[in-house]
Amino acid sequence: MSTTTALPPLYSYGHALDMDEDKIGLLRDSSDAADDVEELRRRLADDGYLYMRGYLDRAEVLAARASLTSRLAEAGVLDPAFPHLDAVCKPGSGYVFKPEITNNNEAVQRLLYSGRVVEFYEKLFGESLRHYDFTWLRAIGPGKGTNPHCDLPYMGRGTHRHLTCWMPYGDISFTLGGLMVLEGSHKRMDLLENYVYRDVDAFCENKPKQAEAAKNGGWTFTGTLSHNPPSVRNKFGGRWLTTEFRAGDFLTFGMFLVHASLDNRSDNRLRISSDSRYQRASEPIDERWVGANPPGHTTAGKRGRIC
Ligand SMILES: O=C(O)CCC(=O)C(=O)O
Repeated sequence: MSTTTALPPLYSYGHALDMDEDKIGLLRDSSDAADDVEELRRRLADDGYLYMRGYLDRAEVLAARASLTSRLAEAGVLDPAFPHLDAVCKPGSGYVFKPEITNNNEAVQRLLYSGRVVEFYEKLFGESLRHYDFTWLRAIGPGKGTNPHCDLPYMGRGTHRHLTCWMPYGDISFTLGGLMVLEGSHKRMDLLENYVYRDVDAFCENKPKQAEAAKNGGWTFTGTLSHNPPSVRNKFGGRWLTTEFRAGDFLTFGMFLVHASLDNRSDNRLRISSDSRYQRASEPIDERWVGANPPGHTTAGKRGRIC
């Protein structure tokens, strides 16, 4: 099989990805079908994702970026020698997870939870929308990205038909490292069923080590599918699919699609993105992610049972 020449060497979780054209490729851009909801639904079912290139107002996304980088600067994550908009991080800043900088952040809240994004999901679902109140905000410095996983183990207590929206706040080159999805993995229930229905916040009350971990907000199961993206691909087949994202794009996918991200191989820049979640208003919602102060994976979100 020949190498995909359009793509430079890519890395994820410290592993060089296999660059053969049957093992890696580009996300399909569905912006051509933006006004054809039946086609979007077909593609979501077939591909497991929709990549909407340039669907959003770039200026609005960049304004949201500015609000985030100014908060990252206040939090001491950025190198003050550079304008905050450049998101140049201090050495060793690593993988920064900062959901709190989306709270009371008008530019981000408006972008994610009103306007084009909400209209998109309402059209897709064909009914009114409910979204999680919790927003996962990641600012990933040079180093490893996210390891392969599905989202359901983190948010499966309500409907299983909700969708993740992955939003890049700025242009994300292959070097900066955006999201990648594993082609066709959502259809591999033979490989997923023993993994995907587990709940990261569930524990066995009658197992002292698990009960102790839960009491301290810890996990007995991290939700990770693997730490080795090439070997996951070899097991599932299909290609890892990614792209160079631009501010104004978003990627949406369901709870069963295996995804991960490319490593950040820049010298000193943060890759800034969020994941937010949307569902049909008529369906049950996972209580961990709603309300003024969602409990999330804290002690309050743990669920014990005898097992
Ligand atoms: O941004 C990343 O690296 C991971 C995002 C993710 O796992 C998600 O959107 O569910």
